[in-house]
Amino acid sequence: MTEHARLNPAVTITRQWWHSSTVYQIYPRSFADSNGDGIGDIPGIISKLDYLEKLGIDLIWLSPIYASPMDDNGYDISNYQDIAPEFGTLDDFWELLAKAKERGIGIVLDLVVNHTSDEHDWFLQARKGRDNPFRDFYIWRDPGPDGGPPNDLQSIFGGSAWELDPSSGQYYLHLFSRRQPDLNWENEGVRRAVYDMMNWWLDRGIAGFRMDVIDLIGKQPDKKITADGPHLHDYIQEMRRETLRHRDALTVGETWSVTPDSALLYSGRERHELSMVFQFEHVTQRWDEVFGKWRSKPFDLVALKAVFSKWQQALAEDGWNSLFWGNHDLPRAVSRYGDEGEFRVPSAKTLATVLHMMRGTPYVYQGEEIGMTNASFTSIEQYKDIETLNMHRLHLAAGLSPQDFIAGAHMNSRDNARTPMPWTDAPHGGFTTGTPWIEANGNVGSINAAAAVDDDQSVFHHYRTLITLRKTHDVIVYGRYQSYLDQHPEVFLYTRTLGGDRVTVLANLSKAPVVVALPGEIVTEGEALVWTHQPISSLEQTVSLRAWESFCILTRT
Ligand code: TEU
Ligand code: CA
Repeated sequence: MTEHARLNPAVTITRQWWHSSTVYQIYPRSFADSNGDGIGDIPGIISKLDYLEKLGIDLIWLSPIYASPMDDNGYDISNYQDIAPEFGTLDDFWELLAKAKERGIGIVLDLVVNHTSDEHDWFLQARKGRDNPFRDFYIWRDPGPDGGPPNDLQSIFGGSAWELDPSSGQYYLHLFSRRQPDLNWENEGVRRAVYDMMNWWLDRGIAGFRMDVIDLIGKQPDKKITADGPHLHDYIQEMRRETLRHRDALTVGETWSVTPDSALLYSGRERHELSMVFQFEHVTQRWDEVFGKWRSKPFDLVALKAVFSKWQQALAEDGWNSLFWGNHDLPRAVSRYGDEGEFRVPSAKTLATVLHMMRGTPYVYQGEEIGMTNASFTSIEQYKDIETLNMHRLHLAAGLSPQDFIAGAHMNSRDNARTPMPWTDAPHGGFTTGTPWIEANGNVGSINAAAAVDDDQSVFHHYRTLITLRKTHDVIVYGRYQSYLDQHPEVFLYTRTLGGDRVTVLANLSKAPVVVALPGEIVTEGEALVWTHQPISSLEQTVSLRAWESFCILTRT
């Protein structure tokens, strides 16, 4: 376990099992429905384990499956130690855990402890009155001087972050929906209860936690501090001491606020609070300064490469990156960064290659491995996501036209990632025999898992290759990252070097064919590792790349 991988004489990093792992994220509601009620469930996931084993992934990150009124599709938890009936039972979960383990797949659970549901027993108690022992589990304040909310803190889902509780006359804080009251991490009882719950799951054999908005738990709402509060890292360190320290688990924090410096606080070897964090700079760089994701900026490869290179360099000697294009909150990778039309397949493969060849642990969001596209909804009635529906109401009231809102939603609504996983070309992609809770994509006839598995040239088989290469080539896991042609608007070129091994990654991220003049040190001859169009094993000074063509060459000296 603690063998050292030698990167270069100056740097050693302790080898961890999750360095060479690939994580697959499942959004249970949209993955596979076993009983025809239109909602994905745990038995559905169990029925797809063979598919996941074939893909070669090591871990499943399961978005919340806990008891929940589903105001935010399970990110509003009413009981951390039970399963939502629409998803199954605890016994179903133990079966999933065991059957995944038989295939060498670990289960990472979603830890949502910034807030609970308003139906959690703690909140039901807290709401009973100011002197209830659970009152202080949440964040209550008297009205502001004008009798309104204590201050103008805004909810991430729109509107005030404060909700009046009429019976006590106080407001409680909710950084997300009003049905997601924020827990008060300053209260020791909250922290103890969370650690006990974490240990309960860890003792039962889960592989780790993905930690929802963990950078918000140290909030100080009176000072309007939400992310990166003064005690944030104290809490995470305490959590580690109380739960994770003596275990070999994978932990990944969702941290929209993280910077390269704070990434080292979380994942650096000195404190090792978490295995790694998700940074979102490649996502938010496309958002408008004022209208956020509802008005997005055009694709800019030079800027995108700069973000990736910055993070690769920043965590080159300490810390660890997580690598992802999408998740259940984000648009589909091909639609966002690639080409959903003529070049869907090569663009999906090329996006996968440039991401998976970097240093870090890759995350594949369900359906990405078959090149799923954004939802093609044209009316607000088709959208189900609470954030989209809230923002629709608020933006229209502020004067945005319905067409403009739908255009923004088509690009960036969270529902783009939540349409049912298409398994076959049957109605609704074979996701359900009933009516799905959200409409399936119109293209399930051609984009579905069965077709992808059958076609050895598919995006699926490309992902399979990438996942395997990471397990067989240490240079992909630990090699030093060096980028070239940083100002080139279409081409992404980088190398990874470890000892005498060098991987060269060359990609055209555009639909225009390009002719590239390569830097002298890139001219090489070696072994073709993975490619979109044809195997390439050597590079001359000048290279022609077709639309969305990419390949990797391994050189050994
Ligand atoms: O997301 C945090 C979060 O801030 C997102 O809502 C994000 O701002 C937005 O979706 C960007 O598109 C996490 C979960 O991933 C999300 O699903 C939950 O709704 C949220 O926390 C609350 O638990
Ligand atoms: Ca079901």
